[in-house]
Amino acid sequence: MSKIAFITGATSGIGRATAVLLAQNGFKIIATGRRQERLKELEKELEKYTDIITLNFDVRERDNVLKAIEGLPQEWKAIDLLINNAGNAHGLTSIEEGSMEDWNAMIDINVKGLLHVSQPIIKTMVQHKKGHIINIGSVAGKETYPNGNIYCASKFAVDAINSSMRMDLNKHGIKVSQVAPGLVETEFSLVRFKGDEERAGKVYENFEALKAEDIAELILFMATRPAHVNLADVLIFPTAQATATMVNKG
Ligand code: NDP
Ligand code: 8X3
Repeated sequence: MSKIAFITGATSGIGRATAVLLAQNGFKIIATGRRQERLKELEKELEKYTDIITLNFDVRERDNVLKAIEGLPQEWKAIDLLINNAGNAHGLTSIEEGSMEDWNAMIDINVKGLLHVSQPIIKTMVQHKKGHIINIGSVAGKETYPNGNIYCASKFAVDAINSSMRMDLNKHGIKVSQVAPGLVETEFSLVRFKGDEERAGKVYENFEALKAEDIAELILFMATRPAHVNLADVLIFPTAQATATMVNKG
């Protein structure tokens, strides 16, 4: 029987590429995001390969998240694979100049949003004594960098949640894994720099960044290991990158 994958932030970048690849490899897909047009487009594209449901919610709004998950048809409730991907950076500013609005957004989306989605799905996984959760962290959750402050803090939180979630769910036979990417060319920098395309483009100049599809391939590999194997925490860089701040641009 096909496994059911629930992917947050499937309207662009890593989440979208993962939804496509998992669909092409036999998973049924529940894809979420806020941009309804893009959810519709994705639905159309993936219907060729598999069954798909799209859910529109902001991960910050817990009541809406719960309603959407509770409202899933009965045969879609036993989610096998949860990919906690929705998230972003907002700003890249020295701490004394940072904006509370940006800080709240990163904490509310990257940390609290992940919890809003995870808890109801975990409850069902616990009942079934099976499941796999893949949290998308970051190299920014392994090391800090100048001006990364609250984004790094939010991804350090994901790193901590990932490992403690794995401990808590160990007794239930549920796998918990993290993918911690370095630089991946997506809409990430466009969001971080509030639509400034020139500044966003510069981040990926003069070296070959990872593509969203590279991360999707890793996620597919992790999700299809035998039941006794868990890739618990994978740091993935483009070859040109050695640390959060060391990138060989020639
Ligand atoms: P994108 O900006 O391309 O995608 C972000 C996704 O998250 C979109 O689908 C967006 O959908 C969704 N999202 C953002 N805010 C919310 C919200 N409030 N509620 C619901 N969905 C939301 O970036 P990436 O694909 O790069 O990012 C995916 C994850 O990967 C993030 O967690 C990011 O921190 C992490 N990451 C990215 C790296 C990179 O270099 N790109 C490196 C390391 C980690 P919509 O706007 O439709 O809601
Ligand atoms: C995204 C990677 O280095 O821009 O998490 O923080 S980085």
